[in-house]
Amino acid sequence: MPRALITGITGQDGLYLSELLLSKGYEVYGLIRGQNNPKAELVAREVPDVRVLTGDLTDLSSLLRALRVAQPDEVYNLGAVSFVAYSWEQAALTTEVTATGVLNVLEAIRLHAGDDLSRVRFYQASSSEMFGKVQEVPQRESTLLWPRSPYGVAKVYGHYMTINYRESYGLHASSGILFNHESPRRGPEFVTRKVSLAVAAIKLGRQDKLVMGNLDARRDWGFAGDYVDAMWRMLQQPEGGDFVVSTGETHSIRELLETAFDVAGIADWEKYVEQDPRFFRPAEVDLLIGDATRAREVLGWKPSVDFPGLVRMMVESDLKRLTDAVR
Ligand code: NDP
Ligand code: GDR
Repeated sequence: MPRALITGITGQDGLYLSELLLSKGYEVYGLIRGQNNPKAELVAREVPDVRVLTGDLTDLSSLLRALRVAQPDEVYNLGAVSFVAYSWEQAALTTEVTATGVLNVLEAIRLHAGDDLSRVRFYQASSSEMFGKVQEVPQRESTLLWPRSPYGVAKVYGHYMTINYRESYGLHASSGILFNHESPRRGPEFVTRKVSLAVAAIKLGRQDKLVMGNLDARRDWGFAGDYVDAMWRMLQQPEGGDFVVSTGETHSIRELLETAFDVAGIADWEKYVEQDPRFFRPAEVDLLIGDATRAREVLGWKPSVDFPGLVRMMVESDLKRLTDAVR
């Protein structure tokens, strides 16, 4: 039975990835940080077969201990301070977790595996935010990186450190350059979920307004369930590599709003939406659109959910959630 260790198990991707690996017969270990982390309950409820270990990306010895217990064949590093807007407010913490945390996992693997690094395969959750002020359209693996936030800068560090361990030690290490991926499990601070929750609440008469930031930014949005499958596929290759994972379509926040309100049967979305400088960022990533040719050709990966399907899935899920909550 293959064994996997996942950091960031309480997050959106951690939950989907653990479901995928459990369905493939893996023994799955998940790292949870903090004393009495309230999200441990979520993991126990949604993926009860995951074996939970405590540890923190900023604490090397806790990672070593987790590796010794889990004895994983595959390590997926999904843990991060992942909210871009927040990364300006806590840039040092973002660096410690999202950048140095990657080095800590890589070092822990090296120390744990000793002379036989081929025992462990490593996945790093890199991001399209590394492209930032884009230097090429669409963005691919070879596009010059130009991060625009402390988060983006931290991800660039993790990305190159992953490549460095592959080149220095021959570690089977892969970096998935994933574009935005969403789901009903997306945190409410991210734009798609903020919109799906608000649209559901407006539809049910429990909210009047939705206050937003920049409506002109464009993103390449896919479904998280599809994207964790790409992560797994990377670690099944004979060698590690870097892969862009994206849908190849881009939509503005304005289109997101229009589509979400439309799913709920509400016309004139503009009537409900206001903008506030509070939600604008010091530097914006204006346009993201990925070219996933390599993932398609080498991994045999392709997305199964399109943009309207994704927005519908999220709005309908939040309508049901809010309706059930008052029953
Ligand atoms: P989430 O924000 O949903 O989850 C982040 C996870 O990181 C949580 O489990 C969180 O734990 C954990 N974490 C935070 N700080 C630490 C720490 N100090 N030590 C250990 N774990 C920690 O992110 P997603 O699931 O959406 O994303 C997964 C990964 O993929 C992240 O690295 C993200 O940056 C990256 N990514 C995401 C994309 C997306 O569109 N979703 C696109 C590209 C990359 P806790 O619950 O305790 O806070
Ligand atoms: P992003 O996702 O920064 O792309 O990072 P987010 O959903 O936060 O923002 C997307 C775009 O929407 C604009 N926007 C708003 N965003 C939020 N959160 N709230 C608002 O009210 C709002 N109004 C407009 C933003 O300015 C931005 O342009 C996500 C994270 O999951 C990262 O961890 C991951 O690496 C990248 O996706 C790929």
